Amino acid sequence: MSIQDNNSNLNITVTSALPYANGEIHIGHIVSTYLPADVFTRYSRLNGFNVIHVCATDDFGTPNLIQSEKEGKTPEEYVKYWHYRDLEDFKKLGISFDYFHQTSSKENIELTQEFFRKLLQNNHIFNKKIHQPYCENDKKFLPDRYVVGTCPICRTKDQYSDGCEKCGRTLQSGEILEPHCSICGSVPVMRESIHYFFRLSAFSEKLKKWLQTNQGLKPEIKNYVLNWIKNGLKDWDITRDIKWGVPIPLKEARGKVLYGWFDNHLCYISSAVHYLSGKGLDGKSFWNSSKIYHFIGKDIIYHHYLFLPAMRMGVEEEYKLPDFIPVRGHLMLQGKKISKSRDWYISLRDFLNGFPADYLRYYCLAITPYSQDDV
Ligand code: B3M
Ligand code: ZN
Repeated sequence: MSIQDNNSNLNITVTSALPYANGEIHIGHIVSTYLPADVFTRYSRLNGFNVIHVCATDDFGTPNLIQSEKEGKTPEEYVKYWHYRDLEDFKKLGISFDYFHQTSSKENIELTQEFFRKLLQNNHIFNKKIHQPYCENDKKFLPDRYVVGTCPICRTKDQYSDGCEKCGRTLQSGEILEPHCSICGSVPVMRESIHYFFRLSAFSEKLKKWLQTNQGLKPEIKNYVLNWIKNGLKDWDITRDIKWGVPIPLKEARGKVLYGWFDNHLCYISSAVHYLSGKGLDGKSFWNSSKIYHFIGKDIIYHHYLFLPAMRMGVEEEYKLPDFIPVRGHLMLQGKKISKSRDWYISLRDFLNGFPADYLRYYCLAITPYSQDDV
């Protein structure tokens, strides 16, 4: 069905979590996110809803920068390659995106800077001087994946400094134990830098209320997230001392960029609005009149159930919050979680070179439960 009526109660916006533009799509991604989103989109279309399904590559962030450096490419050319490559693979599997954009697009950079300005104006962002790991050997600050170490919460070794894959907690800079530079292995020193923080903690009550009253969110995940709130939310450092990212739109912050998790989920909005305005429609009113579904894998619950809604609340819900955030578990391969960063996966392309797409679609659907359990 073609999308015409902006204010119809038949409007649905579907988004799939954005793949990092730094490697192949694998069958774990398909099971946790893209296939459930695609099936839902097709089902809704068949039932007469006006559905748009948008996605994009997640271009910024340290994982991509680290890879582009390893391959001696500029980050721009590096992410472009993966953008087209991912899109080709998704098409071969029959994933029916209406639009597949990039977080480094002009539209997303503009929307992100607009959010930053509004949040700052509404006093939801503050700055302070902090100490950041710095590698004296590589002569640079080491945000996120540039540092590996031991999780301070569950003591799992070999975790990135921005989050633990084992216990699912996101970590602040400086919290990881036994830190090492991921480029050269040396122990970083701490250096001063001014960083901007989003007052996530100030949204605790609002988020609690939203979680408790939103009927579309799954009870077991709600409980999990409510527990995180009970234990206390920390304000988020949204600054990175690197060049690859959305520039912080302030003179005094020249040379600093926004954290990838500040801009990536805004690309759901900027892509949808951009796509619809290309069709001569008012994207914002479509977004706000639609039922919104964000399909994600379970690694990114924290970001989508807390950070994302809080940022939209912080701009007076100018863009509507999600109605549903479907979450699926990991696909296991010989008992181990499939993972790109751990180099343990079967790529979508390899699979499709050997077998028809429908074999994979059928099998994955048949084994995927209606829950977050791993399969
Ligand atoms: N690029 C992928 C991940 O952490 C991350 C998702 C962004 S969704 C806004 O699994
Ligand atoms: Zn942990």
